[in-house]
Amino acid sequence: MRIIDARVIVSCPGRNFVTLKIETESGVYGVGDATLNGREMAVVSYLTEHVVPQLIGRDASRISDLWEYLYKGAYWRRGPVTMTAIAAVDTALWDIKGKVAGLPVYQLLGGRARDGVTVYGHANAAGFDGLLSEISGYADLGYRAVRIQTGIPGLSSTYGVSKDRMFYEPADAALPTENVWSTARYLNHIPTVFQQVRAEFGPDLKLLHDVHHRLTPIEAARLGKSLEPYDLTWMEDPVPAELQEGFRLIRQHTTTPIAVGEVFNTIWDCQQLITEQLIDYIRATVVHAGGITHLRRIFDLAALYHVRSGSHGATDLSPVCMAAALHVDVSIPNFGLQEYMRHTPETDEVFPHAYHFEDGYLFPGEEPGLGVDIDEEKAARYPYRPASLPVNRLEDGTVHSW
Ligand code: GCO
Ligand code: MG
Repeated sequence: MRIIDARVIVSCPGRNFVTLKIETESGVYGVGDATLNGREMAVVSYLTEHVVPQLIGRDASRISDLWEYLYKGAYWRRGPVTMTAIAAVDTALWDIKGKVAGLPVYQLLGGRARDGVTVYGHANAAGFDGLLSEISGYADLGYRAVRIQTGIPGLSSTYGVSKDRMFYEPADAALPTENVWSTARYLNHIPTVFQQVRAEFGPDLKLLHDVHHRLTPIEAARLGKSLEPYDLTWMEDPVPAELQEGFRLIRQHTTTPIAVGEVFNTIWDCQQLITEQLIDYIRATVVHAGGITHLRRIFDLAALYHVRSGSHGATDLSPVCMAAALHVDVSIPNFGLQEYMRHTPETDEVFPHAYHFEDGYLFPGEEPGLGVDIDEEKAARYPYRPASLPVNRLEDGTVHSW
């Protein structure tokens, strides 16, 4: 089954998405997400200039071979642009394989290991009252797990607190806006928030928090310790993870579980974190970590070391990525949690999909392949708009992790 065409579709139904569509001689086609937030056009160029010409004429059924061909063949290994491009090809080929087999992709991955995929939503608000009503809103929708982000007194803006409630969107300007950060103010404030939230919602609701790489290991250790009484499901991205051994220090001081991985591209980014059992959840994704093929390799390694999956699922990962993630989530033994930020109605219209939310779970649906498509006519109504993620500075002007 030869590949006869592959094209890259860029659309902005509220935010930018890059989609690869691969067509075969039999008429069966597949889709893959290739969105890299704020750097979309780099992946578009990598795909159109370098990958698409190499795909034409190849056998679409040889997923592993094509993965190795693109990874080893490029010579220049890893990196977000390369691995997002490879992910898009890999995802589209799994979609094709499922359609050809007449089976949802999760059946090809071993079948269901659970009934539904537990997801968490994002409650975020500048102040405490707003936060409580956001959390209640998610609980009313049936969510069993909620990530909590809030404003910090004395800071004019904070990561995770958006203008639009349900549809959190940080890439909000053509050129980066700037945020101001104070670790001291943050560390003093956050435990008081979790104390009140736990008191209000009781022990059953799973609570999560995203630190967004802003602390040093010893600061993260202090935060983890101070949050222990409030029983967090995880503390996410406590420090930048380039220095994997840095997590040892956090681990030595706190039993608050640790999640990391949304910016990881390959198994090498988390090899030490996993094998030394320095984390509890690995949050790599289909779209940024080399597709279904490579993400499964990461999750299989993690399973040996008591590490569970917790895939990134922010709004900048398209419904194509979400569909692919759900087929993986439902079939692996060591699934933990799946992030699920809802897409806007415009996005859902451009990407019709079979997955659905019910009672706190997502279900991948039973359509052959991934069960997601792109409506190219509708996609064409929303042209690309440059959008960047913000930059973060300390109060003295020093650039800090965002
Ligand atoms: C998350 C993430 C997002 C990212 C965004 C960047 O946990 O969902 O941290 O909010 O900031 O996906 O593109
Ligand atoms: Mg995050």
